Amino acid sequence: MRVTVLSGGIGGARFLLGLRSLGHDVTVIGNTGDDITMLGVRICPDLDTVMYTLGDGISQERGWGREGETFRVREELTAYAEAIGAGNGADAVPSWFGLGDLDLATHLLRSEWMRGGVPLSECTRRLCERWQPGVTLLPASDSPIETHVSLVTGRTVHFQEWWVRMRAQIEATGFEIVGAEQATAAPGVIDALFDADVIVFPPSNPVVSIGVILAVPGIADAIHQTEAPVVGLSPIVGDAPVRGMADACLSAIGVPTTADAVARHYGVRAAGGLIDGWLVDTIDEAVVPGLVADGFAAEAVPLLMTDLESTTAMAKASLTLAAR
Ligand code: FO1
Repeated sequence: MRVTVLSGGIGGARFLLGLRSLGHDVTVIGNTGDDITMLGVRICPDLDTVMYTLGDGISQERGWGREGETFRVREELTAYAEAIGAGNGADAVPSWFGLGDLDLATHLLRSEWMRGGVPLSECTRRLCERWQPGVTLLPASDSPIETHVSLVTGRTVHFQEWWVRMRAQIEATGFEIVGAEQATAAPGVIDALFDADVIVFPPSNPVVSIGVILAVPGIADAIHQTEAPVVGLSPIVGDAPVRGMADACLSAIGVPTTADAVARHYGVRAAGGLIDGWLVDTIDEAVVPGLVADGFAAEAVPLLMTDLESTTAMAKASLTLAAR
């Protein structure tokens, strides 16, 4: 079967390991709103996390960046920043961001190609030649998109600064997806939505990962119109995010941090929403009848992505739900 998955970083990548093991033809539409330019290189965290995870190069400890990573360049940059002192050039060094030495090769090569006019989708295809992820990885758009976060302090910062430097501890009042209106879906993205046998929303962040992909003109419409069933897996288990800080994002847009609130946020397709089916963890099975009453196909299955066996079972459950 042809399965198209909208994915963010770590959570989506883990789910994809399970889905890939089922042997279907998988196309991943990757979030690019986390992307940031630093020190002249374009960093694409969610695309790289999917590529490294499925290419078996990911740091198991961190879930992002490379296994066996060193940070010698970062340490050198920090030494310069400390010697120079803040204000006159030192703030060019984002010492709060873990720029790894091995990871830098990916950013240098991608940035060199992009400077020569190579679109992000082609850069991603080339990089995947090495990592062989076993899926087709497409950026949601070749146009630059960045998620910026409005804070209660009145400041607006790049998502990476909020997520990494602030650990999302400063309350966000909203998200602006800079560049989304002007963006067009990358080559192959719309086709991957119309040609799919099943479309899956994995347990990625509904706001800053899946929400950003949906903000690219044409993608939400294609999901509304496609004949493929659309099923999602809750990123919230027992009123808390499985990982990451989805709760900080959901509260910023006024969505409760519950398994069924996220489903309703996406909306049931029969009523103009985006999904037909929704999987919640067994701990949240009490919300299933309410979702069914609202027109969702819904089931409670284990959703903790502890290992390949559990993510494979989740992938199977999502395809079974889609078949219903
Ligand atoms: N996440 C962190 O929590 N700390 C970091 O220093 C960090 C560096 C980093 C470098 C490259 C990359 O591709 C991802 C990186 N991430 C880091 C993860 C990233 O910030 C987020 O996980 C994603 O953007 C959210 O899905």
